[in-house]
Amino acid sequence: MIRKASHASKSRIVLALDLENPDPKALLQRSVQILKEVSTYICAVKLNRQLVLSLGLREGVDRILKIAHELSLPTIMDAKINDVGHTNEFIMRSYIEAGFDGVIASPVVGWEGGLDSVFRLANSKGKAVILLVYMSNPGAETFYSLKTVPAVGNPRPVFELFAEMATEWKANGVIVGATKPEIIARVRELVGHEVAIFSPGVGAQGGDAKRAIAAGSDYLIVGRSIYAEPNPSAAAKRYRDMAM
Ligand code: O7M
Repeated sequence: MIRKASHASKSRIVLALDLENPDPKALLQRSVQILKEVSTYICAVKLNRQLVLSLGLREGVDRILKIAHELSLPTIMDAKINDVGHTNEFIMRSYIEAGFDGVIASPVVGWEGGLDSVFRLANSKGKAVILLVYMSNPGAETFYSLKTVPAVGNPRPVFELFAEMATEWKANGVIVGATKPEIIARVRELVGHEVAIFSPGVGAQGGDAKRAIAAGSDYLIVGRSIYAEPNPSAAAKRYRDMAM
């Protein structure tokens, strides 16, 4: 779905619509306004808990999803799902029912009694699951680069195991921070070309859009460097052109 939208818009930019405002009405209005302004320069929109917590799923976030779909933009819920099976299933079902096309989940919890219910539901409803493989913040290294000691073979960083899980579980995509081009290149080697790489962390977090794409990212997730700019549409166009 995102591949089709990306071809149509000739864009690899996923807008992270992470606005904050204590007034829910103003928040909804501004979110919709930005989405419409930048829609020609993006290929999807990712919502985080900023909007879900402030607006609620029903008669709130679902209105944004409806508008995104009218603009032919797929919608991703950045839920970073990471609980036991029955809770994950409820979370996943709620987001699907609200109208999301895909969710982001964390592989830390594993398959059995963890993400198995999320994938089962996604597959039965034609929805996407994107797995966190390496985060963009400086502290991410503490865990994602941690070496495991297998019974056979050499120690390996945790993120490599996550990349392999993504292939094994048939995830639609993985998240690898744009701040780590060398990790993007390694993950590309591990997942091949069936699994899309989404990279957040360009601009505000210091990642470089062109380097991330050159290293193998398919899509860049961009938030503040678009929506917090005086001219979000011009900023979105700039990122779209950089990531061509
Ligand atoms: O461009 P920014 O820095 O304003 O926002 C980046 C967005 O990407 C924001 O929505 C974060 O929650 C998200 N993100 C990261 O910044 N780093 C990560 O490692 C992972 C994500 C993400 O999208 O996780 C699924």
